[in-house]
Amino acid sequence: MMKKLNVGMIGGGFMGKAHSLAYAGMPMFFWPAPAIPHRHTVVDVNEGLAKDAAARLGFDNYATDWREVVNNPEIDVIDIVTPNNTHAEIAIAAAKAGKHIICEKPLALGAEQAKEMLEAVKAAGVKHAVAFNYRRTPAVALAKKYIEEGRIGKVLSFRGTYLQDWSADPNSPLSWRFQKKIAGSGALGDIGTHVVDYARYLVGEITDVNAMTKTWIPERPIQTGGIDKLGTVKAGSDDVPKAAVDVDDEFITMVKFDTGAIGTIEATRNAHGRNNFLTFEIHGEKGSLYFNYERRDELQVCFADDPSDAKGFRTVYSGPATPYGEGLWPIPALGIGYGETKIIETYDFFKAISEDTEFSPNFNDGYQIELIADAILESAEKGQWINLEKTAA
Ligand code: NAI
Ligand code: SOE
Repeated sequence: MMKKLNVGMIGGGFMGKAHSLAYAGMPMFFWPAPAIPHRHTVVDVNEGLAKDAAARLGFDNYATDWREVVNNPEIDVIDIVTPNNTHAEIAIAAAKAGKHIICEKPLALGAEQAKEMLEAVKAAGVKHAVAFNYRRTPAVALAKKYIEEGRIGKVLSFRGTYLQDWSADPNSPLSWRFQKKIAGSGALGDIGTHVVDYARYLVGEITDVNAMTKTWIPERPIQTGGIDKLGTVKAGSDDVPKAAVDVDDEFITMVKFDTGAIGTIEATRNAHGRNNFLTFEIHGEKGSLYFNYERRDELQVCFADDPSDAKGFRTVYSGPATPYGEGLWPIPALGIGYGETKIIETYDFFKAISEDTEFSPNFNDGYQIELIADAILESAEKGQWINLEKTAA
């Protein structure tokens, strides 16, 4: 009989849906599955939402207090898909209870909190993952493969962006994503950290940053509690009380890598016309790579030794011959979606648990990314380069 792992999922919003889809879908794509995810209990502070989530997302039980679930001996894996300010307390309690943990990004409100989380999972000896799922887009894993095989030679530079427009409207409400005490930071923690994950995954450790931040919309109509509707529900009238936004709407940073490469990383949620414009362009001594998540089946490649009358970017579509192709769709360009990135993430995490190996990105990566995010904010405030003292795992 195939091993089953009981999942307790904390949070029944956007990511609750994405992770549940992955638990259901993973064995359908990757068979034999490393272990079968069993949707045991979903928790949400909102009881109505918890009850609906159990029915809709396929969980046997629902609860409103995560503590009950974290301490339930039947649970093997705790999945944290709640707003950022709750991650540390839940993860530390789950580690103490001996549960394996997958936690949504950003890992914490800052590096200090992330370090405590890392220490807790290390002390407990449990498996830990941070859900930077975009690196599991097959075309991105293909870029990694090319770089590791030396196909573009030594990497010289990385240019990464994450551009969205869902909050460009000043009437897009002040949800938890605009409150420092809940989110930690703005575009930086919410979307910029995905680009930092790409940069570290594909190039190397970031050692220095020099950044600018901007808050374009200083106040927004208040949203009290509930799921963040990501700008789809606007405040209805000018009478809705407003409150200050105390996080960044946009940042741009220059970066230096420990490999000697240089680069830029930027993110904004105020870029009209951009939706999930998560991109990188990497130049190496022997070629270049370009990826845009809005066209996520495609990796654009250019090799320096192509004949000069045919040299230029061409498109390689991910499919059966590219990473994760064994489990996905049988023809290139049939379409990789957000769901597939979460399915692959679940597959790799359950494999790490079953085979007793390390998952990456894990809490150490989450901690390093928090150090970089903190340094970006410090750099923007001081208007100077910040050197990151590399912290040993
Ligand atoms: P959401 O606003 O859609 O849902 C959050 C849910 O958590 C709500 O239903 C809320 O009632 C519940 N909740 C809040 N505090 C709780 C507590 N103490 N116990 C139990 N439930 C609680 O938020 P969303 O978009 O799902 O974000 C959750 C996390 O996932 C965040 O850390 C976010 O940064 C991350 N995220 C990651 C994405 C990715 O691509 N990897 C995409 C979207 C979000
Ligand atoms: C909103 O900006 C958001 O949902 C982020 O929280 C996610 O991390 C990103 O992947 C999609 O956009």
